[in-house]
Amino acid sequence: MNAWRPLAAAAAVLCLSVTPSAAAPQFVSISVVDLPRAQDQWGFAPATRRIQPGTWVTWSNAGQDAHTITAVDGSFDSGDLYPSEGFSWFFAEPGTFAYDCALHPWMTGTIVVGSGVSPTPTPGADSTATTDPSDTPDTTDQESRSAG
Ligand SMILES: [Cu+2]
Repeated sequence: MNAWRPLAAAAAVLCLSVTPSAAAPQFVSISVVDLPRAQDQWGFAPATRRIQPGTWVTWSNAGQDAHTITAVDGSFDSGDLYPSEGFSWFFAEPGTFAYDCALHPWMTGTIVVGSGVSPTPTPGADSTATTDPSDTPDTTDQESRSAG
């Protein structure tokens, strides 16, 4: 009947291993894809990327044609980005930033900068919260003996 206890211990370790977001910048990458897709399927992967404020986003042209990373509001513009070239932009403030490729306007993407990503557990996401309150640290003896 104690079989669930190791699982609870493992879950506790997993919870502790979640690192709180620090002030250090984050880095994410997005690929620009074209061939061998049909031209109307060219685009950005992922097309929508949700990030935290204080994140560097790097677009890499993984295709075989030139593209641009051009903000719809004009806040950033990579200029022509040739195959294997990259472009990075730092997103400091929350907001939604739509962009496209000036050469192929059907290539569109969105960066969603939100503060919603935090160590705060999402309600319902942690199914181990129903831990028996009678749980006591009575495994110390077992652990010390298992070293043999
Ligand atoms: Cu393009």
